Amino acid sequence: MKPTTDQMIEMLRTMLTIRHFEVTARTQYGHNRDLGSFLGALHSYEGQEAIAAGSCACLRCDDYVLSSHRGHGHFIAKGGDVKAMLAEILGKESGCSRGRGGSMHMFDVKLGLLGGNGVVGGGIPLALGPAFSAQYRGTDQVSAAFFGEGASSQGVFHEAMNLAALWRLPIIFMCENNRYAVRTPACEGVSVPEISVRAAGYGCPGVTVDGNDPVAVFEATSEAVARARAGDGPSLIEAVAYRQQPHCMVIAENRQEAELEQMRECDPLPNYETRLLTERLIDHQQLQAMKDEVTNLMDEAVAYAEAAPYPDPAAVHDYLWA
Ligand SMILES: Cc1ncc(C[n+]2csc(CCOP(=O)(O)OP(=O)(O)O)c2C)c(N)n1
Repeated sequence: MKPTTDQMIEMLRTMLTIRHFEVTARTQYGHNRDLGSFLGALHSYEGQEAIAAGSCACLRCDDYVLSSHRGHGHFIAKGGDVKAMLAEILGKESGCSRGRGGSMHMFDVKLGLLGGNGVVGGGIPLALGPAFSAQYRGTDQVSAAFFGEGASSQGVFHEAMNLAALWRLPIIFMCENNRYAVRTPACEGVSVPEISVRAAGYGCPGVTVDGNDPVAVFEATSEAVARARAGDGPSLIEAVAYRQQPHCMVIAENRQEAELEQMRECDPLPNYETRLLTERLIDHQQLQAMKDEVTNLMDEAVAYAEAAPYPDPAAVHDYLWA
């Protein structure tokens, strides 16, 4: 299915919000580390915005998302609160995991956001739980698991694909091929040139799409969602994009400048802005107004997260299972 004009414009808003959030989060992260705060790893989603925006535009509020370690974009695209996310990254009590989880543990159960995961591939088998629940309860909800191409070589990916296909669970396996797993290029770590061919081993459809194009991602995901809602089981989508920042904020860049330069030319955000302007779906004034709204939202999030208190040290044992 093709997105409507409103959906195309909303996808741009989502992409802009993700990009601005990531730049804000990186800046705040660096600033707070300089101040001596202890913060967990932060993995930037810059460059992959079209994947979250295009796929989550096909999901309903009551659908489920299992995220990865690189999950800020999924949280925003599913409707999560950026203030609570930034507060979480800074370890504050008003963060969405009460400051105990950090960047890789964004939850909002009422939005079906069932968390990121520090274990590579860890969210993939977890996505089967809500999918089975939806099937058992007879609803038409779907569950989407986001993971990298590196995770698609983990054993759990293959076990999860097998069981999901066997039980015809309503799942979208969304592989975000950003070309690298830390410093290992996909061609040195993955046995197949296209991750989507792995679906054939489990008897379900697999497709590779341009992950720099939110419309391509939307079209593939809407087909997979329709299939899942109709009881026809899981699908695997590989969306190919490029990670723009180093693997995480504490690992130095190792890619060649020429490669990074080439990547900037395929930057999904300015390309999509140009497309919407050229197709006259928005004008320059509307685009600027959207950017201003996003800038204001980030300013509010920074003020909120900075002012928020840290958890009480006396509460260090709270929320732990003995
Ligand atoms: C089970 C496990 N093995 C190794 C790691 C260390 N690690 C963190 S991220 C990462 C690379 C993951 O690559 P990919 O799945 O392609 O996701 P990307 O980081 O590219 O988004 C690795 C090996 C981990 N966190 N968990």
